[in-house]
Amino acid sequence: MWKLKIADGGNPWLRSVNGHVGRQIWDYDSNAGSPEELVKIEKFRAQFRSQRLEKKHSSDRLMRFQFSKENQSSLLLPQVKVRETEDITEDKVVDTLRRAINFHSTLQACDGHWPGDYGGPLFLIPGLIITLYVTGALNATLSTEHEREMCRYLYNHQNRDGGWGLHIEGPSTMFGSVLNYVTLRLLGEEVNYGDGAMDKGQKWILDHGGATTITSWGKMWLSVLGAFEWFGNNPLPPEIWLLPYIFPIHPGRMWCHCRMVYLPMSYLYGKRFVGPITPIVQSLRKELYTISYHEIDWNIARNQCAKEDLYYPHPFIQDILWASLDKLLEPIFMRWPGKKLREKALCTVIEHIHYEDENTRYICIGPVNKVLNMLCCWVEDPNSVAFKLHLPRVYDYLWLAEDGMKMQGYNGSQLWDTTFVVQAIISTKLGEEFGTTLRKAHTYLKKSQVLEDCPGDLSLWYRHISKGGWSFSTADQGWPVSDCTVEGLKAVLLLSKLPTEIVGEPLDARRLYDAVNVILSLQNDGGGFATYELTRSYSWLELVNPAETFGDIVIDYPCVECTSAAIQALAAFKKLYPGHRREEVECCIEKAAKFIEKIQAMDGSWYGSWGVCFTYGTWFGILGLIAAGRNFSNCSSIREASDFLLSKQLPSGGWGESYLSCQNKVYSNLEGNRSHVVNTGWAVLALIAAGQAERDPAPLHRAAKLLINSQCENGDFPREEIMGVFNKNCMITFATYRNIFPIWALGEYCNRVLKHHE
Ligand code: LAN
Repeated sequence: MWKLKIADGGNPWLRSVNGHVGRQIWDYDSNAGSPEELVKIEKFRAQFRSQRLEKKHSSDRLMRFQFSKENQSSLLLPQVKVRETEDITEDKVVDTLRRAINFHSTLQACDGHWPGDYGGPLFLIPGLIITLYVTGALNATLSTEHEREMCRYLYNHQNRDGGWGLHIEGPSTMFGSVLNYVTLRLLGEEVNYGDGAMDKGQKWILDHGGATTITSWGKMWLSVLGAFEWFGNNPLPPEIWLLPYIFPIHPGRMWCHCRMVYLPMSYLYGKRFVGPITPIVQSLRKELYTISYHEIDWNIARNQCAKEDLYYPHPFIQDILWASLDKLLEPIFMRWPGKKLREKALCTVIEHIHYEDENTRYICIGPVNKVLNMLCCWVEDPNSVAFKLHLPRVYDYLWLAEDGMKMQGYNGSQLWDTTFVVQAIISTKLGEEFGTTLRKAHTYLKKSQVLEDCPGDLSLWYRHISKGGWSFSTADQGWPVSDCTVEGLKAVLLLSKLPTEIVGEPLDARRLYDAVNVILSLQNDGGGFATYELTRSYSWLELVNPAETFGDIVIDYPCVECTSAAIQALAAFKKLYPGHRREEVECCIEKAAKFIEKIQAMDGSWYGSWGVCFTYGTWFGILGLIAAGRNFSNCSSIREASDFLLSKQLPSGGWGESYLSCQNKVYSNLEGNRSHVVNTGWAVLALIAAGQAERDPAPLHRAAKLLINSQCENGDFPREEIMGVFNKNCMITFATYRNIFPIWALGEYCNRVLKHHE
């Protein structure tokens, strides 16, 4: 049976700064599991399978099943229901909250964090499998059990039309379809779950123009595999790393994710690396194209892209750029003496790759550069220590749920979820009752702060300071994020106000100051906060964004979430430590609030970049302004935002926003105007903060009723649509949101709406 292991470090090639706290690994033990347990797990899988086309989002039943056995829940309160005509009483809300927190506490891991599925994108497993395949490390790294679960996952997420989307809820794309089809082929398609699924997949690909129309990232992966030609790719010259930093296009100025993905890609491109041409690869050359492989015009293929994949079509200037690089510069770099420069550039690039690997303990900033860096290390030297150090970190990205095994969008969302759970529980004022849970979470937060900057001259490596920050996942991953630092700080400040006997020692003030230092250092001139670093270049650079499926990837854009969160944390910090860098803190808050007002949309909403979407952004917008000292009567932005949210409330009392909001930038309800507990939670939190209770609590009562009535018998909340997003177009799961936000919203409701009106 599969088991989730926490903080496990049992491999001599693994390194850690904090004893692997936060590490979550699925391990298969053929002896574990009673027959009844195994039957139960098969039942979960079958249930997912039978509804897979309607409910594409897993609900982490395998992990939850394991934890239900390991962490017994003590409290058994009966389920609460509030009838349509009935008023909500405080008792009912408190019972709902007790049930919810009690249940949620059973999902906490021994090291204090909340593990969960961070899947969603469907283009990650292929990169891993292609890498393992071409390096010959597939069988040594993944057991047949791993492979079986991955095949299960891919079959489960095949669309009805035979193709695969960019993410689990998306319509079929060439990128998703070709890469996942290829992956299944490389995995030997041992277990055929779908009847004729492979045929249907191939048919989708051929019907839509064949693999020449795959997106640029897909072209790169197929070229590495040997099922596409490198000259059918637009150039990714590594020489860009040799440019002086003054150039706006210098990679050091790009968004770190973009920089870190194109870094290894440029290495592979510069080397024109191709894996062994095996019989499967030869066969794929036949299977994927509408004409014979040797007749393909690669020069035309360079710029082709299926219409299903085009989210960000190349502007004309990009085509000119690629053509000139391809026709004028590449020939120079391929021959002496230009070749010397290429060699130098490749050396620089691989140095940066090693720096990234070392400083993330071979986890890397994300799933895409993780596998690309691993491949580059192998290309540099197949026997290298670096490659060996990479391999055990593959498991950090794999997650198992009832839909199969996926590669996650990060090595987890450990820190992020923990900060929210802490804030949610404390909002209910039941914190002392759940002291053990909070204490464990507190330990996690304390152990996960990043304590050192990266080594060497940071500017040479284009790195911002790290000391005092928090990453999104673990300290070993080590890339601090602005709003993770901020949420981390908010959570530890709240915990410091609770009795030490209950929640443990507070974080040392010096470490709080370090966190504040990171936050202050991340404010842009315009007042806004971006994700990991300062915004280092201009938004017109998006013109050269070559990734057809993603929007806004080239620079690190300031966003409402990060900016609002920074205000909230600094305001909370100022109350407790009024003397520390007072002027800077106040000035930062005011500038940030102005930025938030400036980016509000005409209809009063804010666009959320990392969650769906206007409910998320508007929640942040309102909370940021309130924390900066504005309120409903003196700030028109807050009034407009409240009106906006109220206008979107559904007859059921909830809110339900579709991922289409993110893509189209227009508020879109979920299909059938269904409500969603997470959107409802965000909207309720925003409205309560804006003082809705004093004006007209009726909308809040209706929403609270819906949340209470949505709770499941065991205290859980229902599995609904996917709620995370990145780069406008790709969805990602936040598995614990469905528990966190109903708790948080009902907590605030109980204390600020019900009690207020007694
Ligand atoms: C994340 C996950 C966390 C997220 C929040 C902290 C929630 C957000 O408030 C700021 C942005 C951030 C850090 C974020 C950025 C984009 C990420 C890293 C991701 C959504 C997880 C996966 C995604 C990454 C870019 C996926 C790899 C794909 C590429 C296009 C490079």
